[in-house]
Amino acid sequence: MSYSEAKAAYAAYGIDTEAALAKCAAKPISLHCWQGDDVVGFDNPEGGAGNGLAVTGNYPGRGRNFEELKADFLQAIRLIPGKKRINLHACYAVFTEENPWVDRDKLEYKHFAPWVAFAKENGLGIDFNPTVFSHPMMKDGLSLSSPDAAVRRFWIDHCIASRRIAQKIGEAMGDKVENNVWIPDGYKDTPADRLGPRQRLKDALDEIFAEECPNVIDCVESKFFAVGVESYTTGSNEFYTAYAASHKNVYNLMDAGHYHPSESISDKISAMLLYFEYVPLHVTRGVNWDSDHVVSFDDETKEICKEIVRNNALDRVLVGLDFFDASINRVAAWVIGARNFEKALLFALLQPDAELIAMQNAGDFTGRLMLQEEAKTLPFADVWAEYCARTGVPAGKGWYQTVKQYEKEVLLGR
Ligand code: RNT
Ligand code: ZN
Repeated sequence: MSYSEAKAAYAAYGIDTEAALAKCAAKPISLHCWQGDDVVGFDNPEGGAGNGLAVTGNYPGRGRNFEELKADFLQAIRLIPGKKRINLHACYAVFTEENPWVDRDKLEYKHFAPWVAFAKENGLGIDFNPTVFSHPMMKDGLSLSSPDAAVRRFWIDHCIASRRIAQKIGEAMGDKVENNVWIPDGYKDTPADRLGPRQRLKDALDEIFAEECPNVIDCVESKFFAVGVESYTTGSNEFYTAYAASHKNVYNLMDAGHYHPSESISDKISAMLLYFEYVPLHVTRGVNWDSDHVVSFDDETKEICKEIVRNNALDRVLVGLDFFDASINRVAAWVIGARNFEKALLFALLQPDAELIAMQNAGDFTGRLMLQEEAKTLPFADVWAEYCARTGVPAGKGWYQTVKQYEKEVLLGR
């Protein structure tokens, strides 16, 4: 089917494909730099995830430094439609002869100025994260909630430094920058004290957020459990939702892989929208105990996008992707996951929402189910192909040839 035939098929359902294409292209998504190097970063090449973060696989060609990671990222985004931001972690500080290595509590804007130049050259926005894992100052797997005051001090200083960097990035870009605090703190086995760590985390956050940073959107990322911290996570969903509700300009970032396996963040977005200006997300795919598989064009990703679209919240739901898989080509993983999010967003923009809502409010649940199901087989693929064509990326599987070529010429030589 051609695009004009697909356009007519959607029009018969009262859906304007032109409006959908325009909205999809205008919505920025934040692409995580850490997919390209298995969350290792530049500040400790021996490092790597750890502390409640598991990256498995040994596919060749990991980006080992600033130049390689930039090249891989650029290769990926040439194959991803839509507007993009790059999501940085503090461990991706760029150290040079002029700006040699410093520990994380001493990081400054100058260590990220090269990323700002990169973003500007390539028309990208930037988001930021303190890196509170894979570091000798993690003690017993704890950081901001540690009973050791020196440990807390180090990580509070790191989070303050990160926030200042995010502020300066925002000033340099003339933009708002999300600064997302995720900490792995928790316990493997039944705690004797659940309140103490949360009290210490609360006090630490108050210190971290004390300074005015008008260009920063402060986020705290909640989590339920991880391998190694099965029994207790200090920064739980209740803790951070309540923290955000009681602190101006702090938002609970919901990661799709951070809840009970039968819980879904698509159901939480509307509740959060009623109380918060921004609803930051990490879109990812949880599989049993892993929270970070490559995003798929699956029901939950579509449902997340439907909630963003039908609640008219494209400007308020801040979308970041968060997955890492070292068992497949890392550039391809970026492309597959990001294209799948874009597909889900476009799909959501092509639903007969007005009619479905009217049916629900009229109590016509049979009609609602009928229409939800019929809308699934409208000619989506043709509108997707048109979206790719208009945004200058390949529509079908042809992009994979480009990645395989890049693998042969660049990645396998590393
Ligand atoms: C971990 C969190 C967190 C990290 C990144 C690297 O479970 O999802 O967002 O994935 O900070
Ligand atoms: Zn996350």
